Amino acid sequence: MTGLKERIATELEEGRSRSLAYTDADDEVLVRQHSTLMSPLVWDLAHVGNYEELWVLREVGGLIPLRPEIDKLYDAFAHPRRDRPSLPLLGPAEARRYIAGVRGRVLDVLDTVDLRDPDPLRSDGFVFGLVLQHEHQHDETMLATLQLSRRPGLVRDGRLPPGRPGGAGEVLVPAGPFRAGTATLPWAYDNERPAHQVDLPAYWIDRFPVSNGDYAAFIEDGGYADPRWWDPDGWRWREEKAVPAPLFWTLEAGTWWRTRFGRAEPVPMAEPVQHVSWYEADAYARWAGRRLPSEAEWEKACGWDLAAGRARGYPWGDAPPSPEHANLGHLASRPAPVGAFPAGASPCGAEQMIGDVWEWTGSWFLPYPGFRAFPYREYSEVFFGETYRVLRGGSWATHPTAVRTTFRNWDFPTRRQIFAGFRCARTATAEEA
Ligand code: AVJ
Ligand code: FE
Repeated sequence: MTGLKERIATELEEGRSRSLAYTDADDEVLVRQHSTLMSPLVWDLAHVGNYEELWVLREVGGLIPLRPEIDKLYDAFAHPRRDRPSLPLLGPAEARRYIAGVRGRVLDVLDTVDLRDPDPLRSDGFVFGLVLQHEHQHDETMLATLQLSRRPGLVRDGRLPPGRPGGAGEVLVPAGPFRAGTATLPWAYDNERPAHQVDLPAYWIDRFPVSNGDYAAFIEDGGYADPRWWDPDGWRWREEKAVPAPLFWTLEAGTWWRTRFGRAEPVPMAEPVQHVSWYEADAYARWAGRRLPSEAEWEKACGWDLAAGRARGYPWGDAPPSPEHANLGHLASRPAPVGAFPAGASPCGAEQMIGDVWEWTGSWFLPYPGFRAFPYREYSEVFFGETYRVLRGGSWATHPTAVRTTFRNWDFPTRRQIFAGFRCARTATAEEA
């Protein structure tokens, strides 16, 4: 168990150094609301500490509250994002002090807790997996806030492998049952459970995510002016907001430019498209004569090893992600070009399923059969229904521990500030199958 405790301590530290790097800015930048879609950065910072306090210190450690009067301020359900800047939040220095105080005590609890205790919060360190994945997820949210702020200075220029142009196309996934979700991953969320069998007809799925070049062809073909391609709600949204292109794109003298963390640059055509809403992804797919994959289709293409009759934790196997498999963890502030990760291919031959861009699927966020909320209803259960669409696979900004074959993310179909793109699919014809 020492190995697990060390891993937890290392990962807590990784998440925290990212949170602190993203909030290493003048107070004014941290307390300002850069977009009504997002919290002020100083809210995210204290919220991750408060979440740690609630789950590790109070629930598991049995400690008395450090600052009970602030709980309500950092309860995501008590105040919608747009209202958060007007709350009496902790200031940046106070927030840093508070979360450091919590963290010190969290490490004390980690030291003394028995990770073999059958209690479901303690067993295999579940509660630590919960808080560290939570911080990783908020780190990605903070990065989206920073991108929206158009404030220069956060670009990481880590090297990414080159793409493989011309290797596009689709791969066939034969008909048959596969095992979706997980029964065994100790840090999986409630919404990934239980494991269950899903039987799918044969389908084709893109080998790569849709690229900026592919997407530009849709725009240039008049895709944003043609309601035939759009879901009726999507068309209403497009008209009302007068959406002409992905978020952060502009057309200048016939060239597409984008702004990335405050820098303007020509849109790299070989990169997966990002900052598109579900409605845009859905319209592109219809224009291309295709559709979005269901989340079951996405998951089967990502992890199902037909020959072995088992699901892989990642496309390439069960080894944790490394930089030759996938672009994760904010090594660079961008997706890698399509074809950059042949070693990350899934059993059916799909690539870049993990990392680069979250991928919109055609599915609503719904519970799996036999779902049970754990450890609290507000993580997943209250979001189930025909309101949110499921995204899969993580982005370049996602920490490797906060994504896997079974991981489910969700958002409103209008949202574009997240690092999301998509790939297309289609049902195979009888001859093809
Ligand atoms: C799973 C990314 C949709 O950010 O709203 C953070 C994760 N839950 N705090 C979100 C989450 C509670 C959640 N998403
Ligand atoms: Fe949260």
